[in-house]
Amino acid sequence: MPQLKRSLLVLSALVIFMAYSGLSFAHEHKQAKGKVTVENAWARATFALAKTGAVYLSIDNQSENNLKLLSVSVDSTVASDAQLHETQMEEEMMQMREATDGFEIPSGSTLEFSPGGKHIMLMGLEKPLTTGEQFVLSLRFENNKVIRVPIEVKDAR
Ligand SMILES: [Cu+2]
Repeated sequence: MPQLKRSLLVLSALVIFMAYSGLSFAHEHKQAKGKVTVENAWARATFALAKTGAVYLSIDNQSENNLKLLSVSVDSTVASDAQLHETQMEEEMMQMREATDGFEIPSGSTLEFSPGGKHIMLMGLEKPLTTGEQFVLSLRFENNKVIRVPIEVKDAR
């Protein structure tokens, strides 16, 4: 039985490695101890005539360096523009605005984009975002690193 347990452990570690290895740039940054991983990346399915969409994900910075996410982009076949947005209370209403300075991700911290909070906004959708389809979002950081993240479209929970 302990042997089975161990192989299950190895298997799940392998699955996690395979899931995140493509999204990490630890391998390009050999002096860094930890790594940067992007997790839980998804976009909310839209209705048929929607012109905007939202993408959510988290970026875990376990490297020794502070990071700054400067901007995001998608292929023009998906949307004409992608922006970093934050939400704040204005006149007792939740308003969103573009975070033109980007977002800091200090070493050891996680930047979360989630419904109701920071989000990535797709403007000028070419077609609706349909459940089950995928597209690629590029994250551009201050150190000129770009991470390309597969985004899966899901129904909102
Ligand atoms: Cu927005």
